[in-house]
Amino acid sequence: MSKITNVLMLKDKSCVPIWFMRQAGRYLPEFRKIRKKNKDFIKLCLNSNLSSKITLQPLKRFNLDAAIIFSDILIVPFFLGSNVKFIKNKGPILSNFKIQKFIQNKNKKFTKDLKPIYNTINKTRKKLHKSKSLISFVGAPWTLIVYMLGLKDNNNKLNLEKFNKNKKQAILILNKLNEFLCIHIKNQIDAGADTVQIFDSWAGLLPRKDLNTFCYEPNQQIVNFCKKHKIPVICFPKGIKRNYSDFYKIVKPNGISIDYDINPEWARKNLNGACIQGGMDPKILFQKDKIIFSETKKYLDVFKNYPYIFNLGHGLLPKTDPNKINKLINFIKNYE
Ligand code: 1CP
Repeated sequence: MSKITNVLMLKDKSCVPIWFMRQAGRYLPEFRKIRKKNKDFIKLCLNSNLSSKITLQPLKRFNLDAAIIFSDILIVPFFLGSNVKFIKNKGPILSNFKIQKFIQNKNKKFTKDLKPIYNTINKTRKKLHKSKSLISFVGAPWTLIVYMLGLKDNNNKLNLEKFNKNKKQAILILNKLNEFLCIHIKNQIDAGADTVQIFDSWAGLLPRKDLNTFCYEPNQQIVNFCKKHKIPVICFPKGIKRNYSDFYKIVKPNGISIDYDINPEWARKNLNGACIQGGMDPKILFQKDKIIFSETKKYLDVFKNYPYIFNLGHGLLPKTDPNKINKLINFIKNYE
């Protein structure tokens, strides 16, 4: 078993494995070099040789305990019929959502279309030491719906009017989306991934009264599917503040990734029983070493003798200096 799955399944409390959300990507010059020659982002995700190479790039540089497969949460809506465009410095734009077309999607075609991603996983697993985890992921239904129906404005706030107008349709989409997310998870595990992370990056946009329908329930359905198939699962319901404790009570994933708004001491008390992951603000990596180490120490001390996976409170930012990551990892590996 890999170090991460051991900690996730609560079989080891003494080691702190490390990986980073967005570890394969824009802050790495070797990624940018490949990206420059491959302008079409989706095509790049579907190029198994290059995607596998990008997945392994951070492991060549750093002493990490996991690789996360290079792909994107929006690949699933893309193959379910949405147009997806990645616009530089603006983020992804989805269009052309048609409910009639959407509900007619079939497993067989979906699995065939996503085959290149499963090939990437297969290739990568063969090159990865058995102590290292290979993490697969999906976007949670709510976060995907935010993109599919264009529910947030340019300031990353929920467009409440549009949300209320589209609520019925959104509920209809949820179930069908969950069906395909479970298929995608199972296919990724069958291809050689050992863990799955569910990114609910926009959970924090939801009004409290809608958390149950759009966040807890769909995450719970996916987690139940994972448990049935014995797949270790980590949830990341970013931005829901103290509702993290309700989330944990209801959804019960093996691991729960905390964001930088969550006080680690509060998490240890209120999420007790789960393996906890992450927390530190990615912006800390722009600070001097001394500050980086003292912040890191905070998390390591709070989670001493508790199943904890080191990660950040969100993905690595594009301007992060890779040397800082190296120093951070060395600090953690040498910390007693
Ligand atoms: O322009 C480019 O070079 C593309 C930038 C890029 C990259 C490197 C995008 C577009 N996606 C990715 C890869 C990616 N996306 C991974 C790869 C593995 C890794 O973590 O190293 C993963 C896990 C994702 C997941 C993802 N995509 C999320 C969930 C995590 C999060 O950051 O909240 C979300 C919300 C997306 C949507 C998305 N895709 C890309 C962008 C620019 C965005 C918007 C969000 C953002 O800016 O981070």
